[in-house]
Amino acid sequence: MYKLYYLPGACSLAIHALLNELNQPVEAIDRNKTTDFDKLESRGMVPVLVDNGQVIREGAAIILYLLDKHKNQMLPESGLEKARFIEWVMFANATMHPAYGRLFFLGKALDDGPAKEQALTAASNSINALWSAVDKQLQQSTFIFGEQITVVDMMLAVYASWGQYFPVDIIMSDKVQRMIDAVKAHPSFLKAIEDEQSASQ
Ligand SMILES: N[C@@H](CCC(=O)N[C@@H](CS)C(=O)NCC(=O)O)C(=O)O
Repeated sequence: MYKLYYLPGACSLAIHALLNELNQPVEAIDRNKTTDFDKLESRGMVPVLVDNGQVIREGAAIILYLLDKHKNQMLPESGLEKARFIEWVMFANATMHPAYGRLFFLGKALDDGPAKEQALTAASNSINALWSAVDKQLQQSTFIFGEQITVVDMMLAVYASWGQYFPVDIIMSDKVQRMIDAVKAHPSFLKAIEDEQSASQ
């Protein structure tokens, strides 16, 4: 059975949902409830996946590892289609996630006041430009890759929930909102949330 170290509401939730989608049993472990997490991940970051004693870090690496290992309809076998899929995994993991990361950084690093407001607004403007790119991709379909939900939609839905913690206007089109709502209603996503809630109690 896999072990997945997570934090409630963090990016690790998309990987938990992916494991459920792939019908893989997983023991979800709240990082904050462990005492020796730093032995696995010295920077204290989740997600961390443990597979048969092997530790895998970095969300994108974990996702590609799981999709390579377990039969699925998400990762194309080769060529341009595979490159397009990885492009969107990286857009989510290495572009959208860090854009939200700037909000968390500024929220902690700056004292309240006009300079902080200005910096948060600039950070949210760059997030809004990224949601516009997502909107373009969703013109013809419910999810990023047509009518089939993938881990990319799940990652984006997790990040979308982070805007509520900041006094900024994150603008998402109706199509983007519809995709996020569909992810939130998806059984493997709901199960991941429920399992994390009980594991964190
Ligand atoms: N590039 C890393 C980023 C991981 C990351 O930023 N994780 C956040 C949660 S979303 C974290 O663990 N933060 C530490 C903390 O909140 O204490 C990955 O994709 O795995």
